[in-house]
Amino acid sequence: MKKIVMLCFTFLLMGKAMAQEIPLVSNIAARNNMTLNGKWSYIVDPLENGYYDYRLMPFKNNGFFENKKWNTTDLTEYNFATSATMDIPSDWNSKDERLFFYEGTVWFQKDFNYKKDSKTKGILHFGAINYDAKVYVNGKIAGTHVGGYTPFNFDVTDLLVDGNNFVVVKVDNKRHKDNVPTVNMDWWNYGGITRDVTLAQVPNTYIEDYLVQLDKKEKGKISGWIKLNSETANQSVSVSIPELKIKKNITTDAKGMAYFEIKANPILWTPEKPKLYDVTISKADENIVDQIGFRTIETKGKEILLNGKKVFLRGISIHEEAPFRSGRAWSEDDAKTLLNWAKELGCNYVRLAHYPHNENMVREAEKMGIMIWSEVPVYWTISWTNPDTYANAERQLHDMIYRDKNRCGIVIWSIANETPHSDERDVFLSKLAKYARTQDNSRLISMAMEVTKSPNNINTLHDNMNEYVDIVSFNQYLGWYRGTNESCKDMQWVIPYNKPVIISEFGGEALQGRHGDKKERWNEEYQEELYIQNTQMFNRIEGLAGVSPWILVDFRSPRRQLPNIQDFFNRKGLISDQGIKKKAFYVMKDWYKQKEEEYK
Ligand code: GCB
Repeated sequence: MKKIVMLCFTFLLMGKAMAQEIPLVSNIAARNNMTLNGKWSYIVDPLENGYYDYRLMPFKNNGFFENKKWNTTDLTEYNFATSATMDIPSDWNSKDERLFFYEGTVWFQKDFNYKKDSKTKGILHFGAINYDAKVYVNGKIAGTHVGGYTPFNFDVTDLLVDGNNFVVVKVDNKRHKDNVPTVNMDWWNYGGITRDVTLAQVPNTYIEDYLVQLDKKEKGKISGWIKLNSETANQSVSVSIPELKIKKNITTDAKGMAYFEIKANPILWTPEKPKLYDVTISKADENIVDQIGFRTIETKGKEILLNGKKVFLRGISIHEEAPFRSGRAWSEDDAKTLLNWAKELGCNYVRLAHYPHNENMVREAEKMGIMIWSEVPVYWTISWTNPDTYANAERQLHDMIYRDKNRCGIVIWSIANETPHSDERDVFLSKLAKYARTQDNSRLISMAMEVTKSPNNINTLHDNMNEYVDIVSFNQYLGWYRGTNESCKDMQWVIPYNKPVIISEFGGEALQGRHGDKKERWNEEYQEELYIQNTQMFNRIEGLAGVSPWILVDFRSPRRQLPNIQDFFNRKGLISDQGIKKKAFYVMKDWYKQKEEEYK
């Protein structure tokens, strides 16, 4: 009897429409797809009324995810069809003034048309949702995801119907101590569907992922692999790079993997000449085109070598804050504006803080010849001993590397920012660093550390994590949080590790347009002086291989409350939130000009 019940149950499950989270479909933009960007209806739900019943039990049905058609016969107390709409991608804080400080649940709904085809699968892909997402298609759960800055996708083939469909997403951006990031941070917790939404239609057996890069061991070779979504052997796939006259046909093994090695001498990618090649990855029924560059990045003693040549990383830190309008940046235009400012400053490098930025930023930077530091939001004091917090951080690190492994512009993965020293933190971060190395061997690892306070004007860096990183980076705020601008003059630096050094942050606040004595904080002149004194001091730091001042543009932060000056903006930008350059911008620009000359 028991057996029969089990069998019936399994049968029922099989017959039921199911969806699931699947490994990321690489380069989703290059697939056969339709965008689900645009107007979505939304309902603000502070009590999570659409998810829990009055006994606080999750609804099995009757939740907002069902998207019931409202009428006057049945009792339905919500209606997407008559609710307000919001442009997606976006953050709700900057789109609806009632939601400026809101942290909680908002439901989003969109209708779309779909043509079913038994030879294809439907993959619903989100560039990012901050923070906790529950996704439903035609009233059924497609999957859930946590983490605000990385992509995820679901195979929704079985949930889709021919013709009219709808998708509902419950987004919750409440902060929690055990999350990554944790409750405390210095940026705005923008909620919403903040990056592109795409519905791709791919062959049932499709190319899930690929890697194309310079061979690590042998010069004059490009190597890599192509991976199918299923363990299907003997499938023909190919990689071609027409400009290099390369076309290589290969066959998948029993794991659905096909490896290749090709003799080639591509022009190497450099900031001065950011050469990218059109690369096509194909299967009989699929063609995926990507633009890929080739370079090497390594360290030797205290030097960073790009393609074997010593480089100085002339950087700037950037938050994913939209230029001119505030809110989350996401578009190609946002990326171009921010990166053009970085270029104008003389940068060949950007630190994308404090979480993986949208793909437009990475791709545009690469096209413009800007090297990238990409980072996970392991920020300040997170829950070091909670295994779920570790798993969350590792997952975000995995997804960051997975999405961008073919982006030669990224030269550094950063695993943390300003984390307080403790044994538990060392266990957590060393494990994370080792994990990063299992995922990628073609980039450098770093993290933003802190200098240890010390007497007699000697700043010393002591961090047990030094042995796990390739570059020792640290944030220092001489002239702002510690010491005066004057104190830069006789400050000495001891960095007792034979590794390149990056100053991952320094800076101070100034309200653009506020002028006065250089000794008075918040004036542009004070910030200008801070930059003059700091850059002069940097010339005395042994092994300095790069800097990324904090920060390119003023950004919103609830920590920054001073009326008439901060008004919820961190004002350490070299450029105001309205796009106006402050005096310190030009100090940095001049210093970078000198550095460029020195390293020619
Ligand atoms: C830091 C943090 C950064 C803050 C900055 C500041 O050290 O890494 O997230 O925004 O200082 O302005 O205080």
